[in-house]
Order: sequence, then C-alpha cells, then structure tokens
Amino acid sequence: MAGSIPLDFRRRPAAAVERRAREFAAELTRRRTVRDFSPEPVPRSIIAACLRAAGSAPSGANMQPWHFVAIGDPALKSEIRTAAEAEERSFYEERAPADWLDALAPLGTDADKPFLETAPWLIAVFQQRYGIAADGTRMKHYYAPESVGIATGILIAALHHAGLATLTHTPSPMGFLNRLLGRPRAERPFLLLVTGYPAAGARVPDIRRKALDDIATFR
Ligand code: IYR
Repeated sequence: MAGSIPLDFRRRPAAAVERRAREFAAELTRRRTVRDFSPEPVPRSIIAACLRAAGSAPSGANMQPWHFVAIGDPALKSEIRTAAEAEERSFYEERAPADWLDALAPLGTDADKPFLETAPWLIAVFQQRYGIAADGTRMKHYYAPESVGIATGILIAALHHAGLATLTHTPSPMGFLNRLLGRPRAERPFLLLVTGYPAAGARVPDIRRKALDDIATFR
C-alpha cells in the first residue's frame, strides 16, 4: 500500500460553502455548447492548465486511464476535419436512423464541421484500454469509461471557468484519430473537444435544461 500524507482540505464556514455552491452552479449553468468559433489564438499554457485540472480526476484504482492530445497545428486540424466530415456525411446521409435525426433537428447540426479548422484548439480525449507497467506488463484499467467521462467533465468545466467555449464533438466512428494522431491501438478515442473563443455574435439553440425536481430526488 502507498504511504499516507495529510489531506490538504480547506474547511470553510457554512455560509461560504453555501455561497460557493450557488456561485459555481450559476457559472456552470451559463456554459453552452458552442458551434461557431473565433479563430483568435489561445495560448497553449491555458490549455495545459485546464488539462492539469482534468488529470486531477478520480479514477478506478488511480489508473488514470486517459490521454489528451491538444491539437493546434492548422495542417493537422484540417486533416481531422476532412476525416471527420467523411464519417459525418455517411452518418447523416446513410447510417443515422430517423429517430436520431429527429432528436438532433433542434440543434441544427449537419455534416459540415468548419469549427474543426476555425477553433484554435481541438483536444482529442483517449481512453486507455489497459496500462503498461514499468516492466512492460499490462495493468488492468478499472471503470475506464467512468473515469475518462469524469476527467472530460472536469476539463469542460475548467475550460468554461477559464473563459473559453467548448463543443463536445463525437464523430462516429472515431478510429481515424488514432491514425492521424499516432496513438496506439490500446487507446480508444473517447471524444473530441473543440475549444476557443466564440465567434462574435455567436448564437446557440433556444433549449432548456431540466428543472432540479426532474433530475434529482431527495430522500
Ligand atoms: N456526431 C454527429 C451527430 C451528433 C450526435 C449527437 I447525440 C449530438 O448531440 C450532436 C451531433 C455530429 O457531430 O454532428
């Protein structure tokens, strides 16, 4: 077993806990998925800090079964756009069942993904199917999808908190990301997070979030 160290926990007065809970909820509630990005550059150091936040996520047996590739290179973004749009065209034109297209209609999405080139950063999130120990043996990853989902949620919150917009993009299938980014077969693409500043005058769908009573029960 690992040794132990003191917990670095900041105990706050109850009123501060109440205020911070409300303020955090209010700030996160302002987050919206954005599809219209500005080409304005974002320093790599900001993305790095948000990735550090993501890497703090809890994970099964502390295996940290994730890898993030931050892509700022315009040529690589363009290759990703070409590959993603090819998959999306076959999704929208052939593979998507009618009920799925109906569910997407309010969002106005289609196979054109200009944001994959416009936005300054794409962050490809990979889930590692297993880890490799120092001696080369495979280490089992427990609860990998849950762990990577939590890390991605923290990443989205960190980017929003920093003052950037995001788009959770899930081209399907995403195998081309391994090829274009040179990631091993043991890593499964989880999603592509597009980030940067919103375009001036960006608009978002007029959709509502469920009320607290609809998403939570207190017993
Ligand atoms: N991957 C497609 C389709 C898509 C699916 C869902 I579920 C969305 O919430 C949004 C889009 C695309 O990116 O357009």
